Amino acid sequence: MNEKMFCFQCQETAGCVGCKISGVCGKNPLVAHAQDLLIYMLKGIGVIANHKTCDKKYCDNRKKIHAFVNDSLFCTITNANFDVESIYSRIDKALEIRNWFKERVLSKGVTLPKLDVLEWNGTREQYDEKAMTVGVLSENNEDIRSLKELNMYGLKGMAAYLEHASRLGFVDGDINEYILQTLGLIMTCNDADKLTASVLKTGEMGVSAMALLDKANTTTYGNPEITEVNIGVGTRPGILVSGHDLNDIQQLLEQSQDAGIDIYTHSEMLPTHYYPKLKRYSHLKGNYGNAWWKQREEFESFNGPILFTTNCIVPPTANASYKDRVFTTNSTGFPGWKHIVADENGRKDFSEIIALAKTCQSPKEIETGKIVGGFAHNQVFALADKVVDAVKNGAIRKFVVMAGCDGRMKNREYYTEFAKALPKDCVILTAGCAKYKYNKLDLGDIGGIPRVLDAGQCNDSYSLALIALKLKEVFGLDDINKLPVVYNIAWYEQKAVIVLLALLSLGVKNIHLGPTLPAFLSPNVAKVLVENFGISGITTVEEDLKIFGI
Ligand code: SF4
Ligand code: SF3
Repeated sequence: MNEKMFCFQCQETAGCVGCKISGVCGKNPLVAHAQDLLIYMLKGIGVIANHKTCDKKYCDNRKKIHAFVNDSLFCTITNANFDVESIYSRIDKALEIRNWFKERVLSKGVTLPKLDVLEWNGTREQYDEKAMTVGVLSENNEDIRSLKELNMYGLKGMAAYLEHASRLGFVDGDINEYILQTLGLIMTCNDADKLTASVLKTGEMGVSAMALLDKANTTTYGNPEITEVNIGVGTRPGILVSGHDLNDIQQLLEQSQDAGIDIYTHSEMLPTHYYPKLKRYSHLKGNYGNAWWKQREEFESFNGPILFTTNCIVPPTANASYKDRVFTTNSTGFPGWKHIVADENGRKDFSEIIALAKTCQSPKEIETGKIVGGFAHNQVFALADKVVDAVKNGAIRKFVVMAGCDGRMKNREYYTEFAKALPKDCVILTAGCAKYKYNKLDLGDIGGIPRVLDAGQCNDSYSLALIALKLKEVFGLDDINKLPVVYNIAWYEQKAVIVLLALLSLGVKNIHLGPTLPAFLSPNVAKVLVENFGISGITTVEEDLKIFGI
């Protein structure tokens, strides 16, 4: 195996340049190469699936291919999958799909262009070597590379949201086709203008993808409502569910109802408690711990099994006691951890996790009390009169959108300090795991409206955009940027990239992005984002408060 790698897709990338020896996230070169090759093969599928002779109607399998592509993109998201075997099996499948498409196109008597991405057929023994030639750095022009990777990370985030929606039966063929087209475009186009236009289009499609997931979640589980969530523990053993997938936790809740155990949420699963059809399970006991990066200590003290439905996994230390009680499902994977697969109807058998939980001790209490959330668009619209009055009479001066991701780097303490320093007439709108930097502070309320309004998961940033659009309508403004709303967003992985592109496509300007700007933005691409959208990094709390006019 070649020891070198290159990955710069997340905020923690080494030295704000790129991980070259191993990932700060724990990804080793073998896994990094496997992900590079998988992405390359997905681009190949994109190229062939959009060949002009490829009649989309002949293809009964196209829906399955969409699902495969989305799952494969998802498994390359930061902290989703560290299991080289599971990534290799996706490469096997990708080669099979590409060749299947090729056969159909060639059967029409056309000659395909001589492209390596359409021709390469290696064996598993050759995967690692091949990957070295097709990774991020295989594109020499740094601006083209930057535009391609920005687009690719947007697609990865979008694919994640589409996968959640599809598990609830909500699928949009047009968005899925867009992903295939864009994968092909990223492979074959080297025109900066076309690539820039494609990045902006990806943002637009990101809005549609988040709208689809919102519809899937709210149709299936009801609209999130204001909810107090217990952060303490009960006396029974429990299962801790991490990640983002509501369908998984619903199935687990259903199967464990009479098992004498409790179900707890971790990190981005917290919003489970806000949905009427999920919170009605009496053994959905509470939220245990904090954001993903605290898992090493929190999984130790939890004592029971843990289920990862999606990212973010932190590889355990060699002597972690919880190693034998972690399970993965969907696009996630980790060597040695048991992976749970759905049957053809999407049903999963969680009996092994439930049985294991019964043999475990109850969780150790690490905190007590409650946190409040459930302020997604429907709930906020219900409070619209109150909110509008508070703005009109000056009780609320500014809304500060602080959505996005949390992370382990010390410089993220900025967000806690920023939340603390906000004057008492400012309200934080949040979504994603970024909230853990301030959702346990006692920031009080404004006339009964809490000063931290949590809409839900990172994908529920869509709710925050809807709330802004609603306020624009109520105040009769012609521009979303005239609202008393400012954006101080924290990013970490690629779902935050699609959220950012989606906000840009909705016309939101002057977003502050931190704690550092993406390493994959070349100086020229960063300049375009600054000039056209006013994007900037963060500075100090004091300075940024001034810049925001707070
Ligand atoms: Fe580095 Fe982030 Fe890539 Fe992991 S995902 S290898 S931390 S850039
Ligand atoms: Fe968090 Fe990984 Fe991004 Fe879903 S769980 S917001 S970091």
